[in-house]
Amino acid sequence: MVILSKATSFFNGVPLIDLSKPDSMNLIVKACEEFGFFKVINHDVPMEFISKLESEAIKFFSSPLPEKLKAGPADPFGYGNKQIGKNGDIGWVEYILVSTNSEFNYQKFASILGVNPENIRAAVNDYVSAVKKMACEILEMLAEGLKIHQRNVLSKLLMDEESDSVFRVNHYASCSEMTDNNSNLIGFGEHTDPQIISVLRSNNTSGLQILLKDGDWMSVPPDENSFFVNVGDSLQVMTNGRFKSVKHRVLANSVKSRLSMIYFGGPPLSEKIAPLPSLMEGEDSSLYKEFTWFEYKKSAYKTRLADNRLILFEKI
Ligand code: GA4
Repeated sequence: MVILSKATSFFNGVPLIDLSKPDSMNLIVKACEEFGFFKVINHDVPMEFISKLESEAIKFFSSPLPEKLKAGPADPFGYGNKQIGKNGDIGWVEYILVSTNSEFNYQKFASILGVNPENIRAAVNDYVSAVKKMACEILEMLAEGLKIHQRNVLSKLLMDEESDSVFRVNHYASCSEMTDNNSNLIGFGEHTDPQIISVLRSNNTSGLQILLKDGDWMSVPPDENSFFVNVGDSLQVMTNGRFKSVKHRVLANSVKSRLSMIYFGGPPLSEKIAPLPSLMEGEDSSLYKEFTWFEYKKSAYKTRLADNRLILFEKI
């Protein structure tokens, strides 16, 4: 088990960052180095945006399956049911995946009875703008904590009009009939996120687990009033391995259904993903070959969920 210095607070083993406290900058850096994961409280994302999106999502997922299937298949955007990606991954999950800078996504929802695509679009836009703002504040604190002069070196990638960010809402129905009491059904199999940073919010149903350095899976207690942030593969590369993209997975719950919404902040497609020059003073050399986000994404979509996607880009 990793022991952090006294100043770090934990919530059941998860580093806890209180955004209203002045010491959060250094604590975020530490959490990214040691876990690649932390919980955020005292954020300023309006509860109204969260509830609005949650109720739109519940409305959508409560529709009859043939209606929902009209918004699928997820290619990668749209409605997906059990199939994740296109290389054979399966989970006990249904989801909506959209690109955050394309209005085109919502046409797929237009012919679904009782669902107004305009309401979904507005709810996603309000929520994503607020969460993106928080993600940018976190990335600016990280840059400052890493003693990088250009505070917006990371956040500008998410703010860019061409930022290739995605948003997903996952619904894990309770799986009581599917399992006996001793086995767990995988909702979303273990994986790391390819982007820079991911911000997750869920209802109060458990399921999320992160992989610790000692190889144990740690269950993350749910908290509907907080956010959970994780380092993605691209941020691992940009910090030359100093921050770790954390492996995580979701187990389906046999009693309650789980609803989670995740913003994946990514750079523009043409962006070179490489260690930040100011972190590379002295003897250091990059652990990774040079690649663009487009190249990484293209390669990621050929992999299975559990694969180590960065290995192909590591220098030997
Ligand atoms: C994992 C993180 C995001 O959910 C996601 C996923 C994507 C998808 O569901 O289409 C991928 C997965 C994720 C990584 C490997 C590939 C692509 C499914 C898959 C098997 C939207 C993303 O960007 O990468």
